Amino acid sequence: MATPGHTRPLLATPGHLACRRIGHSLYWRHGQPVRAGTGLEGVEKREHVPQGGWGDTMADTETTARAAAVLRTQRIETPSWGYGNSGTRFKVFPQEGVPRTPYEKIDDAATVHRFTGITPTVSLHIPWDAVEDYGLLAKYAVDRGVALGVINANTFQDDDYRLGSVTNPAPGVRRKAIDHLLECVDILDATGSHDLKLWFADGTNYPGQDSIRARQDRLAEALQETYDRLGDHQRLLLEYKFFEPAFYHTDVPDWGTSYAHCLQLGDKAQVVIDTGHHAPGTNIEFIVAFLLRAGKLGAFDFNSRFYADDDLMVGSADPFQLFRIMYEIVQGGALGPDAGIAFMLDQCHNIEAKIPAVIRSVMNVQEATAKALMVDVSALSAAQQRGDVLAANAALMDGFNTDVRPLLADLRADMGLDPDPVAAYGRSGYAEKIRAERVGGDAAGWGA
Ligand code: PSV
Ligand code: MN
Repeated sequence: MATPGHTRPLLATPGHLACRRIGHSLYWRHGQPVRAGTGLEGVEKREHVPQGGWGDTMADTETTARAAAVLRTQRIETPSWGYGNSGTRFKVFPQEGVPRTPYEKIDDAATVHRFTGITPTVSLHIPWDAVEDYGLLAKYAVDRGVALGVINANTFQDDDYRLGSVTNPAPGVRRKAIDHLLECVDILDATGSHDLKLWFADGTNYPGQDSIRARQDRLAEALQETYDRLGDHQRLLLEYKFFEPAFYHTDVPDWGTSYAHCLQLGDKAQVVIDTGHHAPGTNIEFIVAFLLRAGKLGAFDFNSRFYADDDLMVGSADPFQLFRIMYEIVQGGALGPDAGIAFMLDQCHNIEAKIPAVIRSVMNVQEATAKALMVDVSALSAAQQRGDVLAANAALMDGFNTDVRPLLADLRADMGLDPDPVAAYGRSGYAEKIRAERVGGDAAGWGA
């Protein structure tokens, strides 16, 4: 098992990886299988494989090698609350071994990173993860091979917020909510994190309940005061959601509202796309493309939904949608850490084991990204230029239909990881260990 940071340097040349290992794998190009296999079965024979000998063409080999090099740099942040108990408003089914403290959540996040190799940060939610000394918590994380990431503010679980937080008609409640946001910036300072993520449960349930326009003014004021408190290297990330818990109107319902507020605030304000926060059928990849072009895409909260904000494992409900999103990210040059997009999970594992569910989610994002990287962009762009609708669509679908699991298994082996992280976690004994150790105390969960 690898430890965080235990990765080998990038392979010398793109062709090296592609020809040496990936050549045995099953890839589809232009509707034809290129080579069948598991991708690992040929490890013994790989020294005998000639450069370029396994791919359909050298271009395929290069695409594969480039994909592997990019995938190695991918980073996904896991949420502290994804390790705690959660449920619906009907029932929370508690699980054994669930963390009782932010420290134990970090232990679980570090464990996920040990098996995935690409999840070196964990987001916190305040006050769920409130501690006396955030500097100590940050050090605890680093000692375990991870770092603290985005700080999520929480102005949705206090009795005072019945009519809203920063948009509440009562100035005293607004003050309290803004003070919490400012406290979260203090936490950024203490942890060394860069990003403050804001989601407001604010809205109304009935027409006429409050002035929609006045609430926009109050929202803008609160955002401005928070923005003004940010350091040069810090960002305000504004998330939107079109419903829940408010049912008539929400104060930040959509990307356009978030974008308009961020634009008014300035460069350090960007939009968060939570993939579960749209009406059914919304074209999320359009939003990605638009915000990227405008330099206003700051982060993702990844999860899957069938009906509402289901918070299921990302990629489980609609892998094709995830592929289309990642394709826009790849085409927008926004995948690498330098692009400054925080790729986070925001999920609740209500009935499934939490740690393997997080690992599976990370793998799903990796698979969608790998497929996006396998799109033959020159064929696609040529088809687009000549207006060949069918060929363009086929070029994109070829990417989606590529079986990238062997590529990723090979990549993990190259990174010193187990090719099958979920199985490796299962064998590791960690689940049994936390079940035995985490007895007594209050399991973390909603409100904890
Ligand atoms: C709201 O539904 C949300 O997506 C926000 O990101 C919250 O911080 C998070 O869920 C809480 O799970
Ligand atoms: Mn979210």
